[in-house]
Amino acid sequence: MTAGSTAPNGQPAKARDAGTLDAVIIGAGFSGMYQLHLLRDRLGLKARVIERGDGVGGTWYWNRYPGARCDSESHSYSYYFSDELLKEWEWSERYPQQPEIVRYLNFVADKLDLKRDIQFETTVTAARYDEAANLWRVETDAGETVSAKYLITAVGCLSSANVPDIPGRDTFKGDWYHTGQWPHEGVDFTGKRVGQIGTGSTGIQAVPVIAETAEHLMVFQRTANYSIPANNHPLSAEFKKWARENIDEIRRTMHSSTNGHPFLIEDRKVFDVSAEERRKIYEKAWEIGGLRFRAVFQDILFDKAANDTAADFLKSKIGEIVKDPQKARDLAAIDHPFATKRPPIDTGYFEAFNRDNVSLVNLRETPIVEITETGIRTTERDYELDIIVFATGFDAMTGSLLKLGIVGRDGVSLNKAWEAGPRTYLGIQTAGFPNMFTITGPGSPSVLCNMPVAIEQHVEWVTDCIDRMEKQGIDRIEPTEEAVAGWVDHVNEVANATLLPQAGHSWYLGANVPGKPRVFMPYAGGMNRFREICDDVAAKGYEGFVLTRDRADSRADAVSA
Ligand code: N01
Repeated sequence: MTAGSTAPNGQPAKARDAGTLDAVIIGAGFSGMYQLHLLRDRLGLKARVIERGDGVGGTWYWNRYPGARCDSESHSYSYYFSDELLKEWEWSERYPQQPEIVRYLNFVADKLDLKRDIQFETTVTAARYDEAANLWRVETDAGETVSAKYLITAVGCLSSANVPDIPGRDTFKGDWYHTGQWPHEGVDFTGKRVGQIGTGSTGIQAVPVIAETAEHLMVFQRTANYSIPANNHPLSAEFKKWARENIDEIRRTMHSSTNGHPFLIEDRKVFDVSAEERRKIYEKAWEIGGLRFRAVFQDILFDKAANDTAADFLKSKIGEIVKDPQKARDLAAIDHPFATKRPPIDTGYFEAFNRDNVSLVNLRETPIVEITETGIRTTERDYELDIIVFATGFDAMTGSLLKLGIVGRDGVSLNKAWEAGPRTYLGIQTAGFPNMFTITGPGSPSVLCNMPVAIEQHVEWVTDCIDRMEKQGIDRIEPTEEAVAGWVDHVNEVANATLLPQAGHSWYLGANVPGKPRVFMPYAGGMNRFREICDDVAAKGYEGFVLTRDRADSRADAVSA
C-alpha cells in the first residue's frame, strides 16, 4: 500500500502507524548521519533517518555526473568531531571525487553503525505537527506514519533539481539527464552529439569529461562564468602525514575562518599593493588553484573596484587559454563581479574549448526557443542532438524543504509561511513550527561555507538544545516572530554590505527558478561570527526562542532554559 492509495471501500487508505520515536531526521547526507549519531549515541534518544536513496551520501549520492568533484580540499571535507575517524580515513586527491566522498560517508556510517537506523528508499510525503499530542506525524510513501517529538530536516541545500521548463522538452526523442539525478549506471557519450545547458560549477566540471568521449559537445551558455583551475593532484604521503598530525590546528583554522576552509583570508587589501605586486599575487594564486584565489585579499567581496582587478585578471586568463577568438570573447563576457556567484573551480574547462569537438552557443545572443524532437532550437538555428545534459542547478536552499509537505501549528504549511521567501531564526527554526529544526537552512551560512563545518556546528547546537529540553522537561521550542524578523533583517543587512547581491541571476537569490521569491538566502556574515551568535543565544537561555512546558498547557508558561 502506498500513501494516497484507496481502500476497498473507496476511502483513502489509512497510513500504517509505525510508532513513536523521539526524533525523525529526514536525509542521510553529512548532516542527517551526524544528527543521528549524536541523538542516538550521545543523548540516548530513539531516532530514525528517512532517506529517499538506497544509500547514504545525500547530495553526493545523487550528483554522479561526469567530473563531479568537491571544491573543498579533501582534508577539510571531513567530519572533525572525531580524531579517530580522521586518522582512519585517507583521502587520495586534493579535491575528492564523488565516488570517494560516497565511500567516505559509507565508511563513517559503518564505523558508527548508523545504517540500522536509516530507512532507505523511503520518501517523506508529509510532516504535520499535531499540537494536542506535541508530535510530528511524518508520512512516507511506504504508507506509514511515524511520530516524533522532534523533526529534523537534513535535506541539503542543493538537492532539488531544477529542470527548466523549456517548451517542447518532453518531445525530445533522444535521452536527457539532469546532472543532479544522474543514472547510477552512468551515461555512454561515445559517438553521440551532446548538448549541455548550463555553465555553473557543475557544467564547468562536466564539459571536459563529456568532451573526451562525445562525438561533439555543444555547450549552451546563458551566463558566462569565472573559473579557477583546481590544480588537483594526488596527495603526497608527506601531506597526509601532516594532516593526520595537525588535526587540532586544521580544526582551529576552519573554525576561526569566515568560510570554514582550512585557510584564512589575507588581511591586506587590493590597493595596499602595487599593480605589479597584485599581478604576481594573482598569478601565484592561479597556480595554486582552487578557492584560495578568493582569499588573497580581504576586500574582493566588498569593494567593486578591488573586485574588478580580480575579475580582469581572470578574464585575461580566458583570453590566454582559449585560441578561438569568438569563443574566448563569449566565455569572458562575464556580467557580474567575481565570486558573487559561487566561484567554480575546474580541471581543463577553458582548455576544452580548444578541442575540435567542443562548440559554444552564446544564449545571450541567440536564446533557446524550444526543444524539438531532434535537438535544441535557438533564435538562430537548429542543433541536432542525441543527448541533452541539463547542468541547470537546483531549486536551492528552500526547494527540498518545501517539497516535504510540512504543516505546522494551526494547519499553516511551510509553503504558506515562506510564501514571500524563507523566514527563519538563525536558519535553524521557523515560527509556527515547534520542535522542527533545519540543518543548514536558509538564513544560515551553509553554502557560503565549507559544508561539513557548517553542518557540524548546526548539528551540535541542535543536539545541545534538545539535550537541555529533555533534561528540563521542556516540551516545545520555537522562535518568536520578532526574533525571526530581526534575523531576516540581519541576513539582508550583512548580504547588502557585500557585493553578493549584485549577481542578480544567482541561485543565492533564488533567481534561477522562475517565480521563486528573490531573497538573499545564505547568511553572509561569516561562519565564525555565526557560531558566536548561536553560542550566545544558547548561553542567554535560548534568547529569541519560546520554550514551553505542557504542564500548564500554554505558551504563557514559557520557561527560561
Ligand atoms: O548550478 P548553477 P550548478 N536556460 O545554478 C544555467 C554546488 N556545486 O549545479 O546563470 C539556459 O550554479 C544557468 O544560467 P544562469 C555549488 O555551490 C559544487 O552548476 O542562470 N541556461 C547556469 O549557467 C554551485 O554553485 C560543486 O544564466 C540555464 C547553470 O544553468 C551549486 O552546486 C560542483 C537555464 C546552473 O548553474 C550549483 O551549481 C557542482 C535555462 N533555462 C556544484 N536554467 C563543487 O563542489 C539554468 N541555466 C565543485
